[in-house]
Parts: sequence; structure tokens; C-alpha cells
Amino acid sequence: MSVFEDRKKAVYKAYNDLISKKLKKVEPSNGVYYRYDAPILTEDHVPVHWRYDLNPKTNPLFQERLGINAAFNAGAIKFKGEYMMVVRVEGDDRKSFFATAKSPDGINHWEFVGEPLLLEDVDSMETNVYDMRLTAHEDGYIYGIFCAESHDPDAPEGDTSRAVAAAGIVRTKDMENWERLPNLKTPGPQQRNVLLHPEFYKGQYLLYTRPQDGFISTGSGGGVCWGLSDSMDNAHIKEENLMDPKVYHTIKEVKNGGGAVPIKTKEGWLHIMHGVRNTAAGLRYVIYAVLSDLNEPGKVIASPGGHFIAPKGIERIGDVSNVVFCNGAILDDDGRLLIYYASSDTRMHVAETSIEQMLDYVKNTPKDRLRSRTSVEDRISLIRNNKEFL
Ligand code: M1P
Repeated sequence: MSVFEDRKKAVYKAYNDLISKKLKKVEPSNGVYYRYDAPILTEDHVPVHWRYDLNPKTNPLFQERLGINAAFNAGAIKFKGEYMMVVRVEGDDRKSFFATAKSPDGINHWEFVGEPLLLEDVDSMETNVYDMRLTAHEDGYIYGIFCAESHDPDAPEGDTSRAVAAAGIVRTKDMENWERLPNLKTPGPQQRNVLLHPEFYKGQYLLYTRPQDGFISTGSGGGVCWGLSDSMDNAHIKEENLMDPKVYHTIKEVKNGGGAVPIKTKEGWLHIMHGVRNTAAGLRYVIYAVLSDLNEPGKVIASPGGHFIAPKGIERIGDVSNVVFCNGAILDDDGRLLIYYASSDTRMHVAETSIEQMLDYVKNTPKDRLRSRTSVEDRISLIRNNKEFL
């Protein structure tokens, strides 16, 4: 066999072995959610023909022509019974793009389908797009809100790293044909981690925002906010209301941001978010959960202390280490909840739980009372109450 045939066979075998692998639940878990023993999606899940030139004449050595660096930060949706993610795929050239992947059960055998999304070119300065949140809205559309990033036009000459972030918007009815709408306008000068609430609120579209003064720093932004817009055709929020502030010496001391689109439960809207704190080794991103009022989705009614998921084992390592980040979840009719999260800006994982477990978690985990002393009081109370059951 030629080098081409040899290598092609080996590369396809590795790909097929990977996508047919069945994952195992990690037992016994903490009772809140299960992890699985391997990532659900990686750069190696990207189809061979998206990376290699399959023509033996132009690629006799069967070299990868357009490599993929990472597959992470995926929005998720169950559409017509199919589990789908719109994944942030990053090429070796550092440009991110969106690509749809499907799985038969939401956990195993994730495979990319079709072709990457070619978004309408609304702004020639837009350089990068990433982190789509998918909302099946009661108006009948599925909206995808993502970060649209450009080089800061006001950056001093020679400063090639200053950027501006805006919320880009697309919508679809079939998860195949996407219509691009104008970017969201907000009082906050920059936005990332914007997502659309699935129901109208007071007859308007409700969006969760995260105003930020700069590209990295949220500065005076305060935390996760909500605001209203009359339409999504020209989405414009005139007022941002603080919903979940960043707080000193907590998991969200430096900043926080919305994650998965809120999930409706009988006791409130469940939000899966991320919180960021600083360390000597750089920023640490964890995932946390809050519950908001069914009738006033911007009002937090339960806020368990600490993180819900933090990077563990291999999750700690990647392009941006010590990060877990969620922007998608799927609720099944039987109450099973699949929380999709990425680790270290590199790969995708799933945490499996249920609405029953999550409500128990958000309502019964003690709040963060913000001091070591109060944390010790909570732990001593747990220990002493347990004495009669030991
Ligand atoms: O690198 C970690 C994450 O950083 C950003 O999140 P935030 O806007 O809260 O700082 C995002 O760019 C995200 O894509 C990334 O995973």
C-alpha cells in the first residue's frame, strides 16, 4: 500500500474508534451529578474530511491540511428528538467557528454533521465568533447568541491585542438555515455571555447580559444582569438590571457570566452560570447554579454557596488551564438533565443529573455567608446534627 493509503486507513480507524467508544459513568458521584470517564467531544472528533485533503494527487503523504486545535464551549438543544450541540471549534489558526454535532442519547457517539456554519458577513471587522447559547423561544424561532469579537478600532497603533466583544445573533427554524440579525445594543460598552430567556416577559424579549468595561475586565459592570428588548430583529436593551453580582472572596470574585439557557422547573428557573476568581496561577473558572423566581426570572431566590462543578483531573489542563465553562444543557421529558461543559478551553464533557437532584441542591446547599467563621459554623452544625446517625 502507498503512504497515502496506509495513513488514510490509520487516520480513519482512529476516528471511527473514537466516535464509537461508549463512555462510563464515574460512580458513586456526589449525589448531585455524574461525570463520565472521558470527554464527549474533542478536536479529534472533527471529521477527517474537514481536516485532510483526500485527493492522493494533491496530498500523497496524507498530511492534515487544516488542523483543529480544540472543540469546546458548545450550546445545546434537543430538536425534533435529536440531541444537538453547536460547538465552538477552533482551527490551528486560532479562529473559532460553529459546527453542529449530534448524538443518539446525549452522551455517547457525538459526531459532527453537515458543514461548519458560514455566518452572514455583517461586519468586515468581525474577526472571531464563539460560545453560542441556543434558545428555543416561544415566538417559534431558535435563537443563537454568541460573542462577536473585533480588534479594538481605538487601540493605539501597534497594540495588536486590544479587542471589543459584542453579542451576535442568529436564528433558525430547522437548525440548518441560519439568519443573521444585527448585534445586540446595550448600555454596557462590551458584552459576552449574553443569552435569551425562552419566554416573553411582560410582552418583551428578556436577555441576560454581562456588561463589561473592557474585553477581559468587567470592571464596573457588577455581574450578570437582565434587560428587555421589544424585538430581536433589532435587539436593543436600554436598561441592564443587576441580577447576580460578583462578590469579594467567593467563586465569582473577579467576574461571572450566564451559561446555559435557564431551565423551567415547578419551583423556579434554574440557571447554570460561571464564576471566576484570580489565583497566583491565573484565573480559575468554575460553574455554579442559582434558582430564580418563576414569575420574575431576573430575581434570584436560591443561591447555593460555592461551585457546582470545578475542574478535576485532566479537566484542569488545556489551552486555558483551570477552567470549566458551560453554555448549554438539555432537559429530557423524564426530568433527566444533561449539563454540557468544556474544560480548559479544549474539550467537551457532560454532567448527568435530574431536575429533582438540582432542586434539592439549590434549595438545600447552605448559602455562602462570606466569612471563614460562618463557614465553620455551618460545618460544625452539619457534624453535630450527624452525631445521632453515626
Ligand atoms: O478562557 C475562559 C473563558 O473566558 C471567557 O469567559 P468570560 O467572558 O467570562 O471571561 C470566554 O471567552 C470563554 O470563551 C472562555 O472559555
